[in-house]
Amino acid sequence: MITMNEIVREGHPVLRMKAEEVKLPPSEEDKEILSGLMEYVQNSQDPAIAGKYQLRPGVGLAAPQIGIAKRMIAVQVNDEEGKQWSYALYNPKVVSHSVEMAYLTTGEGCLSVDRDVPGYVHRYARITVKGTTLEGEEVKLRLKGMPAIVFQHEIDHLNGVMFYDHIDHNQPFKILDGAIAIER
Ligand code: K3U
Ligand code: NI
Repeated sequence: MITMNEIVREGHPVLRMKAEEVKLPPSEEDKEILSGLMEYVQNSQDPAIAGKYQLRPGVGLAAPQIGIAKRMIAVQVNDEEGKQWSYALYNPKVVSHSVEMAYLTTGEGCLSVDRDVPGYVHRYARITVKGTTLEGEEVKLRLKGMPAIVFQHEIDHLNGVMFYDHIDHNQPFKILDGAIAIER
């Protein structure tokens, strides 16, 4: 079981690497890695388990965050209508995106970052993501709102990008023209 001890923190070189594609069908080892990522996310959202193992709650986790430079992510997050988006994906890819941008009014956090980084992170408002599930099914997800933000944050981890790379250091709370505010 993954705990906060396995999660690497900023400064670790793996967080700045471009992760390798996973060869499909996945090996048993890769299946265990991806199920472990989803298990962490789900455990961290269960107050009893999170309390017992001191897990910091998260809505997503990417393999580089446990020191593995391979393209795997897990996301579990609700959208504004209360629908749950729960996906563990191999080789997730943003295949198209809106011109329109969006940002979380609370800013973003990261399980690999033990500090608050104030500022808005502008991301595409709508994206289409393709990937392969744990069960081997190829999926195409059309996302907006919080799920779109979380998938972009996690896919960034596969490309060595941290959320604060997107913050304008001179004007961290400057809003890009026309960007949509997302409350959570
Ligand atoms: O944002 C967090 C959260 C936790 C529980 C409920 C609601 C929100 C915690 S930080 C988080 O989940 C990161 C996880 C990371 F770093 F491992 F990828 C993902 C994330 C946070 C904020 C915006 C987008 C993605
Ligand atoms: Ni993160």
